[in-house]
Amino acid sequence: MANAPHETNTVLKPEVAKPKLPPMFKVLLLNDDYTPMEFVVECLERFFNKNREQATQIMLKVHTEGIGVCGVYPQDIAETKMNQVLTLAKEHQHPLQCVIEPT
Ligand code: TYC
Repeated sequence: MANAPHETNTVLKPEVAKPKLPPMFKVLLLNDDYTPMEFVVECLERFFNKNREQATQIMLKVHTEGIGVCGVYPQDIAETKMNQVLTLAKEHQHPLQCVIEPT
């Protein structure tokens, strides 16, 4: 289409592919004294696609060190996973806490 009278012609730079990676967020589980170990392992299997061995290792790390990483995802996926954990924990009346943090 022709430029309107007030517009100047612009030479566009050739497009250069610049694949932009989205900002990533860690999903973290926090330890508490009440949530059953088995429940935490099941959350890790269900929401973070861990096998039983991986899930048990992460759960034990959180149990002994107080905090641990479940996975790293783009923000919307990290938020969804955090909310899935918090919703299931609430349904079962466990005080399990889950947070996200930028990498
Ligand atoms: N500390 C809990 C217990 O002894 C187990 C637990 C592990 C709880 C990880 C929360 O994120 C957690 N039953």
